[in-house]
Amino acid sequence: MSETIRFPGDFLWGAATSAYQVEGSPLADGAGPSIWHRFSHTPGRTLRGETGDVACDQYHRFADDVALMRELGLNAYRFSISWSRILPAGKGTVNPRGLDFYDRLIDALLAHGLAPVVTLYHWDLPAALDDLGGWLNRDVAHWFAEYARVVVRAFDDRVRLWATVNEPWVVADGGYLTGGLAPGHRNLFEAPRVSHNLLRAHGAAVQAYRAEGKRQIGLVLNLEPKHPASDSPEDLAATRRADAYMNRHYLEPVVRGAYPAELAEIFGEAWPDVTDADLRLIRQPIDFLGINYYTRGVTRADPQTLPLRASSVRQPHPWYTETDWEVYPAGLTETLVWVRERCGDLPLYVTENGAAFADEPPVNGRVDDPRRVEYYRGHLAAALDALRRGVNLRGYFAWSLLDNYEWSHGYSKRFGIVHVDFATQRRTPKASARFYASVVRSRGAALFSAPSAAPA
Ligand code: IFM
Repeated sequence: MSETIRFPGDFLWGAATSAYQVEGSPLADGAGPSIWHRFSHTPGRTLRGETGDVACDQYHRFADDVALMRELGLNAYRFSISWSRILPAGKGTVNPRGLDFYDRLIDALLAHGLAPVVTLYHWDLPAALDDLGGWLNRDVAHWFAEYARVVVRAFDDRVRLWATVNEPWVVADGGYLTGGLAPGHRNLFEAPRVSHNLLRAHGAAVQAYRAEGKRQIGLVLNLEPKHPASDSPEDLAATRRADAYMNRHYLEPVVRGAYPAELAEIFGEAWPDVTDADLRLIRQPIDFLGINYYTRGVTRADPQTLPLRASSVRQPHPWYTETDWEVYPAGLTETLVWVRERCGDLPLYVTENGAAFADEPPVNGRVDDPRRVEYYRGHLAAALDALRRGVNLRGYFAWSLLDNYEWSHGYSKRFGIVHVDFATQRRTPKASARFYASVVRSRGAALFSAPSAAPA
């Protein structure tokens, strides 16, 4: 790749988090419980029973975190709003103290030159709505639009970008099919209905936004290139199914107004009837697409693994993260180019990219995390490569700013560029944070300085 290419001067450089993973104090100041509060407090659901009750205490420490991002030279922060802080019962009465928290956070960001990038839904559905069926209830689209209207009215004057839903595939697959995430259901018939309602809710929120907001709104998808494990017709067909299930399942209804044909084959009688009116609702014009990229999936036919009849094959090389994801930077370029082929010139943002590694605790105020440095070097170079190929990439957000609550893994997976000592809440920027800051400062030139030797 040419080393003379640089990221554009108006590129958004950020770090990302989500409310339940970093804020702590989930019930403070009149907030209602979310499904994650309920799930993490149910014995046996999360590692060591860990909850987000304290997390990174960003609810009280946001000013320090904002100052830290400024020190690193970032110009944007992607965070999510907790729906049940704003509407404790999910709908109806608004809690002004919930709005106050985000009001103060947004003002602090702007005062430090950071653009607020807000996700409306990052997995923490109000528990009161789950009691009404949650994502299985078609009314959820109206509830979500009502919530969107409240926060857009409060903050649109100051927010740069709005994202409706973060990773609908994970919400449906983890929450309703495999059950590792809240609300912990395992039901083949529920998962596709939930996906559909997530997309309907996205569409309804975009419609509500057009009536109220003046900035930009989009959706965040986690996309993963699927590569066949062999050229056998069975593996090729399995790879098409895996791609349809995880990637095209969400992108195609939004940009094309239709679901991929493979989904009916995958879900069989569990696949719901879909009306044209629903598809029209889902296919609202969006202003950008956020892409969360972590890894690829090398796929083989596997008749035992239902409903996909496909599974992933571990690769022989040693680059795997603590969450057992293959480190595969070229997949980021591939994904961005793949989206460009389907969405044309739509502005794209890498809204999450990062890796969990087992870091050593700080020594003399330093955390050396050479594997994460190399992870970022590879993926930022892949982002630059996508720009070189004409992708309309407008920004990049590291996942995550802080080591935080990794859902059912509790605090065991550290994704931060900043180390958090969960006993003291002390923050220590890791070597990867310094490296990322140098890439931001040099608009990419630092990617081509001598790599440090990362251990295998
Ligand atoms: O921590 C999660 C985040 O909430 C959504 N995207 C993937 C991250 C790492 O698993």
